[in-house]
Amino acid sequence: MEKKSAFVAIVGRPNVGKSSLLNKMLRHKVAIVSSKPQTTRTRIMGVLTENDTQLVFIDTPGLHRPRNSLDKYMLRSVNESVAGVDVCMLVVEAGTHITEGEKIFAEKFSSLGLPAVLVINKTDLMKDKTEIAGQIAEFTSLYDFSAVVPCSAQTGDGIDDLKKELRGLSSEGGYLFDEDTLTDQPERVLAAEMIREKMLRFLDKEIPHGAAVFVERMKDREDSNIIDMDAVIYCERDSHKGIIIGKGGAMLKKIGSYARQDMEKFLGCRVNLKLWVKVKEDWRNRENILRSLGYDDRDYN
Ligand SMILES: Nc1nc2c(ncn2[C@@H]2O[C@H](COP(=O)(O)OP(=O)(O)OP(=O)(O)O)[C@@H](O)[C@H]2O)c(=O)[nH]1
Ligand SMILES: [Mg+2]
Repeated sequence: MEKKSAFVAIVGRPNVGKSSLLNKMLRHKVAIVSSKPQTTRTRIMGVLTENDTQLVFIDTPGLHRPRNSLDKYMLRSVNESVAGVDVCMLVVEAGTHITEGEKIFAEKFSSLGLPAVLVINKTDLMKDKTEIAGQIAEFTSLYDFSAVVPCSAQTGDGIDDLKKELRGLSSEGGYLFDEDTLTDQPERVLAAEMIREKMLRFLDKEIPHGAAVFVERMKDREDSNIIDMDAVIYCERDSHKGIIIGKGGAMLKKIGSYARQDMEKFLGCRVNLKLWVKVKEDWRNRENILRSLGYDDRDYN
């Protein structure tokens, strides 16, 4: 049988579980996840090679109304991700109704004639499972979806069905990447994202949303299995800096220690992490700083 492949964009509103689904399908954590919306900021590629088929996923930031340069960058990255793919996964939460966000996506699919799978995630949170039929009827009025898959990124229910549907929408012509490719995210970027994930977990929403993390140095020690890493957290205000550092440095220590554990698991060696906090006012609206922090198309092509 000839090998098949497909580019699959994962789109939807913020917080519906796009990145969780990606990680679950790949069985690896390549995208950070948090209970706060707007966790994913850039396009993230994840590759799954199984059953003679390679699915190349593009996780995207949740679609919302742009308010600043970073938001505009995120919207642009969603638009660009959708343009070149073979199929889209439109992710929605179980038990919800159509909103403006889904309408925008359906219009986009129509204008591009793009096959799309409707993924109804978080079915584990649904008390009355019979409600799903009504939701399917409502959402399928939006677009002629190739398939509808209820699932849960949390429990894994429906994930195999989802992969099967996506394989069915792939086309012959061989693989696009090596079979052992997992992601396009450089280790430095993944490490910075792990730090940002802990900030999202331990701090109030506006602080991580106003922050960016940058790994400035990552170096293997020659004589031992240790990586030395220096990372900087940029925040918008002195008051935020104080909160991130915490009393006697406690918060920064906690963020660093949880992030380090994730990094060690991912990299398979010990990590010596040094974390700094710096104030860069209004970095979200300054294109040149965004670029220097890695929010640049050239890095993600
Ligand atoms: N109960 C339950 N929670 C889920 C499920 N999938 C994701 N979540 C939770 O939903 C929250 C958002 O998950 P993410 O994967 O970060 O969502 P996202 O769509 O990537 O969000 P953005 O990147 O902000 O657009 C997290 O707290 C997840 O743990 C699920 O199937 N069931
Ligand atoms: Mg995400």
